[in-house]
Amino acid sequence: MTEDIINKKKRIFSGIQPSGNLTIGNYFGALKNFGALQNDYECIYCIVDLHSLTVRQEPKNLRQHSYSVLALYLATGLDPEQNTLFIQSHVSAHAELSWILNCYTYMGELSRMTQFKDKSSKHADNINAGLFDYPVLMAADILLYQADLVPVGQDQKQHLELSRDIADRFNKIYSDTFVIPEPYIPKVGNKIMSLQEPERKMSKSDENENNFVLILDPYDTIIRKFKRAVTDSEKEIRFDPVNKAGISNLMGIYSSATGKSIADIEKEFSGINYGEFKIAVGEAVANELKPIQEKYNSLINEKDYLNEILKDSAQRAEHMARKTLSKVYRKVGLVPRQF
Ligand code: AQP
Repeated sequence: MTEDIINKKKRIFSGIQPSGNLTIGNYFGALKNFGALQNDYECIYCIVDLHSLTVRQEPKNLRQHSYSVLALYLATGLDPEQNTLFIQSHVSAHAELSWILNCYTYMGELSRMTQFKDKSSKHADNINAGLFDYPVLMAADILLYQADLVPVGQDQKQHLELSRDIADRFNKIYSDTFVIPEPYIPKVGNKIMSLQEPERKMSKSDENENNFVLILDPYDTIIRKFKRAVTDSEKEIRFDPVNKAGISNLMGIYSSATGKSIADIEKEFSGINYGEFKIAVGEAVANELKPIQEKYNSLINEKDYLNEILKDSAQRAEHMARKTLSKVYRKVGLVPRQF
């Protein structure tokens, strides 16, 4: 074995939809992890704009949010030389592999997806085929790059399991083609809940802006949103997600921001009232986000710089993706292009 093979880093793929401004759910569940992994893995982080089209987007906002996600990737510390940071629609192999994988995915599997059920009840006037097919495009994203690991929040675990099933099915029919990806779910922060409805996940496309905290919310807004967070009629700061969903969610957020364990947080806030605790959580989050916001503000208008990163990264991604796609086309029996 050459030294090259022995030292080969495992590959990571993950993505974020530019379907709105990113929340602290996206941050603690995904982004914060991305930066932590960049030294130990070969990382490919995508801005999955095609996924966003499954829900109606204002074209101008979609473009702006795509740049915004890139600037946040950079502001949270991702090095554009070391990581591949690109926009999904710039590499057409995603859509192409997605078509092939559609033919290896069953309707029954897709209809069991909880995100499809949630989103179709939320967007009853627009239950489009893309919404149903979302997990197959996600499988194509991951499998194209032969990713070993996929860092995601808990909400994407079911989709990732489906990606594994599709890859395994394809491999069994045609011989080994895809690496079977493993989920990489953070121990804390993997499911940040809504501040007003703590039994629901915090989402960037929520209509009530008091339900979420944005990564780019000003300091005072962050504190105000936490002060308004729903709690319960007791007085004790105790972790019990079933009976004390609001307080437990705040404890999880505080733990994600400070690195303290839940047991230590229970001790630290023993005898302290809810009002004071909410302010402490708000301050911990706002202080963590402050340097990210400053970096973001210095980058977001540097369009030439951002476009240069998008171009370089898409070229790198295209190269990796084409290799897998050609292999797949050959295996299923498509005649290779002669030009
Ligand atoms: N509330 C959350 N807690 C922890 N992790 C979360 N993620 C999303 N919400 C939470 C993780 O963030 C990554 C990017 O998610 P996405 O934008 O691709 O799609 P999503 O999961 O559908 O996120 P949203 O915010 O709920 O978007 P909308 O409202 O557009 O559907 C993923 O790794 C996800 O797990």
